[in-house]
Amino acid sequence: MILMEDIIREGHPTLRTRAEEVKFPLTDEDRKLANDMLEYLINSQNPETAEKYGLRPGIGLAANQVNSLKRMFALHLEDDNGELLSFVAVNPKIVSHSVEKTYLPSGEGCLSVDRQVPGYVPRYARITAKFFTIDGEEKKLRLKGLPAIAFQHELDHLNGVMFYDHINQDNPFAEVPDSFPLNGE
Ligand code: N9Y
Ligand code: NI
Repeated sequence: MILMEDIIREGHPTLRTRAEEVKFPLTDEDRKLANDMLEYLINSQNPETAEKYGLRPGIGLAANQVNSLKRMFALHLEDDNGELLSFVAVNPKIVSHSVEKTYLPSGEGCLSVDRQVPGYVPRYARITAKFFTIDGEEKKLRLKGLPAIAFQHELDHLNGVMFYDHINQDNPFAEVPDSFPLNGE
């Protein structure tokens, strides 16, 4: 199972490297990685398991974070209708997005960043995403709210981008044009 010691931190070059497309069918190793990443999120959100293994809770995890350059990430969270969104996205992309942006008013964090980085991280408010499942099935999803933010945070990892790259350097809490704060966090 994936533990905190397996998650690489800021300064590791893999976090700044673009991950490579995954070929289908997935190898046994790719499949194990995909399943392990989703399992980490589930374990980390279970208070007993998180405590037992010292896991920091996460709603998303990208392969770069476990030092693998495969274009895949896991998400495990509820959308604003309380529906569970739990999947591994392979070779994900955003095919369209709103002009309108959103941001978490308390900013973002990252399992690979052991410090608080204050500031708004502008994200598209709504996205249409395409990706492949572990079994090679193509999916098209419309996301908004926290799932849309999380999808963009994870896709950034696959491109070697960190959340704080998007923070306004002069004024971290400067008003973001054409945006609204996402509440509920
Ligand atoms: C794990 C991150 C991904 C999220 C950061 C912002 C959107 C996606 C993660 C650090 C510790 C807390 C946790 C988190 C959360 C947020 C809102 C509502 C409920 C993947 N990561 N976290 N970041 N939890 N829970 O770095 O899940 O933000 O790349
Ligand atoms: Ni992250």
